[in-house]
Amino acid sequence: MHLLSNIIRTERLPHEFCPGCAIGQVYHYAAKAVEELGINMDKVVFLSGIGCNSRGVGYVRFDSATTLHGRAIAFATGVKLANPNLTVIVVTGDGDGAGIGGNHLIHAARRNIDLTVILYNNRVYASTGGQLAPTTPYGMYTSTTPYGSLEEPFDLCSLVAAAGAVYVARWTTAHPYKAINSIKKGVLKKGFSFIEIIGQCPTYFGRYILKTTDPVKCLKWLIENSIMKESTSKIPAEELSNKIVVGEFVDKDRPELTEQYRILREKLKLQLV
Ligand SMILES: Cc1ncc(C[n+]2csc(CCOP(=O)(O)OP(=O)(O)O)c2C)c(N)n1
Repeated sequence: MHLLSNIIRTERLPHEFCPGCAIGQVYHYAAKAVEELGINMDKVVFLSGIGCNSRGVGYVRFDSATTLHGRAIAFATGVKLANPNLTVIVVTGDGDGAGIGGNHLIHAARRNIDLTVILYNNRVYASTGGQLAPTTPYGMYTSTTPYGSLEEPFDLCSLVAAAGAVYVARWTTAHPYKAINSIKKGVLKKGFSFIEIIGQCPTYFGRYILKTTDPVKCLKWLIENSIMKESTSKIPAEELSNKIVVGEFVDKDRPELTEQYRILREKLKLQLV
């Protein structure tokens, strides 16, 4: 029996992802976090956009929807404003959440609406054939950069932190417990939380960059190339630019949007219809 069969729709298995894909892990972390927090499953909504990453919402026993490409956060904003009592979790990808949906991402962080966004970053557009994403490392080969990318990637945690998110963390699929812990913190945090999870995509990132489709080798690479935020001062800046800096970057409080609306409505004595 699956460990999370109360949450994962095991009757839909086997899943449709490539062998060794990180997406199962990312959804497992999210489901585990919700289970450990003991939240009533009827009060949880999982939303996604389009991409390999987004297909996972069909495998969880929560109310869920795959929305339009890049628009999961816009959809989630509507859900949360309509019913602030719901726990709204968005699972998105680097192309979905930071490429086509990048504008929604920064504005949701700026508004500080109480959403938890889990962004699975495989550093390419995987579902469409391994094209360049806004997170693809400089110089990296992809199907649209055969001579290597000439673009600097986004540091998504810095971007979202600058936009005003109240909880921001980055982990990899080689840090499962830390990732689950951060999702729990993000869900409990009143405001916009962002957890980036860098995960193995053996089919593209593995094949193109690591020259392997072996998921274990990809995970080992993630361990060897990650560094805790607290240890960054110990290594030269040049070396650091090739590392994945993991840890918690923001944990603060500021007024949350739906709560401010509630207070305003009470002040104006407005009733919701
Ligand atoms: C409006 C629109 N533009 C483009 C596409 C094609 N498309 C589907 S998924 C995708 C990229 C997804 O990338 P990412 O979020 O990194 O997801 P992954 O497949 O890597 O998990 C694109 C460009 C689309 N479905 N809709």
